[in-house]
Amino acid sequence: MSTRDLLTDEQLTDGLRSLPEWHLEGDSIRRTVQARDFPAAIRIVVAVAEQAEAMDHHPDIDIRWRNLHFTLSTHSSGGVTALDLRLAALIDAAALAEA
Ligand code: HBI
Repeated sequence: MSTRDLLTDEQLTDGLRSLPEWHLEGDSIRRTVQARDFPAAIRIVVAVAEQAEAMDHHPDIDIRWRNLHFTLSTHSSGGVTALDLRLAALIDAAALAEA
């Protein structure tokens, strides 16, 4: 199984159990992070950017003041893969580090 293989519905449901902040929307998973302030939000974005670049897998990020809206999907696969679940966990950790 490649990390770029689309997850089955069961694999996705199982994976989201450990990612309670995330929800499925169409062919993506999404969550919002509310940071303490705008600088903290940007620090989270920077931390995520470093990790995303390291794994060559990148989120869509909508930055609105201290609210960060993350959308993850594997564009080359047309849906959610294990890479997205892995990046989601990294985003959760980056958010917690600024909590
Ligand atoms: N990020 N979310 C996401 N999906 C991709 O398919 C993807 C990516 N980052 C880089 C990437 N693919 C590389 O394969 C580039 O070669 C396109």
